[in-house]
Amino acid sequence: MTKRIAVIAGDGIGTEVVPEGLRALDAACKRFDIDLEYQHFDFACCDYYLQHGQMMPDDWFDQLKDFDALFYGAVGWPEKVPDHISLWGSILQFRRAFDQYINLRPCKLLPGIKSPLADRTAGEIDFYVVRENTEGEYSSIGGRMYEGTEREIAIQETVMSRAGIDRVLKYAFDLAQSRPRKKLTSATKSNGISITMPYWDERVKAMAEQYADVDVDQYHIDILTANFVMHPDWFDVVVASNLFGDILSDLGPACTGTIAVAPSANINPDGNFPSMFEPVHGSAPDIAGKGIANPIGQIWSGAMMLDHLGHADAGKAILDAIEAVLAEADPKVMTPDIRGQGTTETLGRAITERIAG
Ligand code: GGG
Repeated sequence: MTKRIAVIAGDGIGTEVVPEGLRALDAACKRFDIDLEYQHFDFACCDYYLQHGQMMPDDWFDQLKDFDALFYGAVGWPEKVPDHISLWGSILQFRRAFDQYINLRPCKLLPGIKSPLADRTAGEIDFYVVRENTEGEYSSIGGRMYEGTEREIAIQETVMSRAGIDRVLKYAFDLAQSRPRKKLTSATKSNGISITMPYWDERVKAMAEQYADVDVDQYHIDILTANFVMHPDWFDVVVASNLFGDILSDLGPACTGTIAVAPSANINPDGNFPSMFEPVHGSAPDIAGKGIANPIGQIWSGAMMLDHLGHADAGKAILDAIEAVLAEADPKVMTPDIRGQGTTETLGRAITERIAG
């Protein structure tokens, strides 16, 4: 059956890595006899905002809601549009309107990539960050008062609902239970943030009662970030609020050598709206247009999309191809962030050729 994919390249290097993601998807679809149909959209990017005064057309929800998945590149170009406007006008709208309440972000040290941490080899760092994706610190409740005066104040509320916490915890506990180590780590800051974070901790304890076989650790975010750097091998499934999950899912891949390879799946587990697949990295205006962006985060996001659409074998073939090409570490193929002299295209094509077999 044909699966319909909405493709949004977005800003900056998004327009360079998305074509490589699609090239890899095409190769996997050909090999595994999968039928994907792409429709490209030019909105949810800063140039659309400059032309229309908003990031997306008024009917964006109706245009996108019936797709099987969204394949997004990157958003943001602060010289053109303030980041909070571009993000709140695009990805954050999708996550909320399509109830993509899980942001699943694998963090894995891949072969051929040097971790900045001493003595870490491929396979030693291999965990998931499960980020709550629709509420928490990313709330639009608040405002400013006394603007332009010495008394000026800005307030923004954190929202933690029982249903919102429980559904992300359930997903994370289920994931931990399905993995060999069966270990779950929860991140809060409940000594300082004295209402919402202790509430999250309470819900973790309540949920843990239903998962006697899962080993549960609860950390404050400050020492947890230190342990990401000192002991990344400790972790298996790490669950956190929207903001903490965002930070941890940049730090984790940084410990594996480069955040450019990190993928993410914004999942609506109920399946009533499309899920969205995008690399963890942003639009990187500093290298945009040079053709040197590493496309692996985008290509791996495509693998997660195939997995989500029920084609786990094809998703695995893409990840196997990424690992095989990285293990060869041909400097003519690798992009500069992984010590090569290659381009987005040389790396993308090498992975695609490997997928094709
Ligand atoms: N590839 C996704 C992207 O462009 N992300 C930019 C960003 O800043 N995202 C923040 C977030 O995921 O909340």
